[in-house]
Amino acid sequence: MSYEAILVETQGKVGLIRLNRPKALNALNDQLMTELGDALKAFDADEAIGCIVLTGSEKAFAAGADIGAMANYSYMDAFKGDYITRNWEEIRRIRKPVIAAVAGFALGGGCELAMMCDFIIAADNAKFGQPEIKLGVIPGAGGTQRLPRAISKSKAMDMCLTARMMDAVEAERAGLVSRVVPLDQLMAEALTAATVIANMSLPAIMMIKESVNLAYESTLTEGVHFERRLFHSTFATEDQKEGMQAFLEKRPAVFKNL
Ligand code: CO8
Repeated sequence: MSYEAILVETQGKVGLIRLNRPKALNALNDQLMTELGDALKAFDADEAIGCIVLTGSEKAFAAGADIGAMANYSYMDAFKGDYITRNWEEIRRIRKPVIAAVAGFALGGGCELAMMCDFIIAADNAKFGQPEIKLGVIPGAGGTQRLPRAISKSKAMDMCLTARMMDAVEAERAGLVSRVVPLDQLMAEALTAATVIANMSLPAIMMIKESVNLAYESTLTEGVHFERRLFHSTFATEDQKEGMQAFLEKRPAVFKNL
């Protein structure tokens, strides 16, 4: 498949997607979001791929939804046509892990897109923000919902109401990102983490993703019950036999994703 607004490649078992609208700091327009959804679905369906990395440029992961594209929308364009939002949900349907490797600006929809990924590795120049209020609008792809869950109500209110940016150090301290690394090591770090994951058992990978995500949607009792049932089901996999046998034989496990 050929794309214009993204670059797609594979590195071993890792699918790498790079947002590629450099002149607009990777502003997220309809074409880019459609291509991103298609690329994510293609990697999800590809049995050779175990993990996906989503990144931007050194200057910007993404500076938000494309302001020029939506500036003249009417309410009916936004609501009835659903032009802005219709292709933003694809990433949530992806069953393999998606790591966001964020350098530079991750603002507005860019910050929301990073938060839709399973975890964020940030370069030391990363800047996160929800500046929509400066445009007279509010976050529209989960900013007011995922940010408080990720970093507390107080910090989320602060960021959404003042539009201030949070740097990588503060983002790690607040729990928004899992690791911060020097800019020149960002891709190596993200690809290494993705390769570690991709060499695990794919059924276990997918179950963990589903179970951790359920923590946001369920009570503790329901979530623990769901986790227990998935845990039991791993004993039906060949990979459980291989993983435990390999430990007992003091050798690395070789998973078949079965
Ligand atoms: N949309 C369109 N173009 C953009 C955007 C954007 N979000 N951000 C930057 N650009 C363009 C600029 O217009 C400029 O283009 P040109 O060279 O043709 O003038 C180019 O990128 C470079 O930008 P700057 O010259 O401004 O670069 P600076 O380094 O001076 O500043 C900033 C970088 C601080 C990132 C600045 O560009 C900025 O503030 N950008 C806007 C950030 C913003 O407000 N983002 C939120 C957008 S609204 C949103 O995301 C709502 C999401 C709703 C999702 C709903 C779907 C579910």
